[in-house]
Amino acid sequence: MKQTQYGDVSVELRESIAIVTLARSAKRNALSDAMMASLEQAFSELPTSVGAAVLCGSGDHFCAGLDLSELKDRDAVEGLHHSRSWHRILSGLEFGRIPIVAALHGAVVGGGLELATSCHIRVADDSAFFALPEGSRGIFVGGGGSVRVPKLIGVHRMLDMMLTGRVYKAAEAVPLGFAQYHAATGGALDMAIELATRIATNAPMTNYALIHGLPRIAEQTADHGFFSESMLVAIAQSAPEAKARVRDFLEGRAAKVQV
Ligand code: 1HE
Repeated sequence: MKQTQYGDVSVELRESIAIVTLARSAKRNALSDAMMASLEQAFSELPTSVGAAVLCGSGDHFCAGLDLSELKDRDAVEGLHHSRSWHRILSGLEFGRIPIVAALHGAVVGGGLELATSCHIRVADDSAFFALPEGSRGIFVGGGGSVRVPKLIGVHRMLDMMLTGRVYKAAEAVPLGFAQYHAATGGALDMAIELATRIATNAPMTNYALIHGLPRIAEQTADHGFFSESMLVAIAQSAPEAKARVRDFLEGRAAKVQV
């Protein structure tokens, strides 16, 4: 186990996975500019031996969103560049080298929800709640939320959240699409670690093809999507590791699909 600190972001390496923690609980893990830079650096410096990551928050909440204390000094042009920096950093997570599992508890709000939706798998424990208070703070989402959130829950649910301040609770997270998994209170991190450990056993090229290919193919026409799919399957199956894994199955050494 190796622990590295990047400002208010800590990284623990546990064999094939990394646990990245937002470590600013006194401010409910509100994302300052420095913290966003730390997050970007932490992920970019993960060693290639890491095959999947968990992203979680310290204290009682996952993340309270943008650090509102830094908002007051920005003019329009600075606001534009600030939003674009979030896009760069969160797209770097979504389209990075490895899958990321977000362990969600407490507040997953504003930019915290934008951060969670840039991860690939979300586990919400019973304490988690989801909100977009930007509507009532006189602002707008700026970290990619208008693109990523509707893909999970639909445009009209997001509209409702921003217009009325509606808060969704953990029990609704999986049925509505905020998360793929639900855990008991305090159980999100363990479940996320288990999932990330499982994901890290996949062939790296398959994981890469999935996180880069699937979201892009979903936005292509069927004809373009079929072609992209063929390119990805051809590359993935040509890797020596893929051939070895298929051989392992055919010779009875690999795990079967379990019900
Ligand atoms: C903060 C922030 C923050 C807490 N920026 N300082 N996000 C929001 O509008 C959410 C704002 N936060 C909250 O609604 C609540 O803080 C929570 C529901 C998350 C947690 O409540 P609670 O009672 O546990 O904590 P608290 O007492 O409200 O906050 C503890 C401290 O954290 C307090 O500071 P203190 O110095 O008085 O102790 C809070 O001021 C501080 N804090 N949240 C700065 N967000 C790229 S665009 C993205 C757009 C957005 O994300 S807008 C922000 C949306």
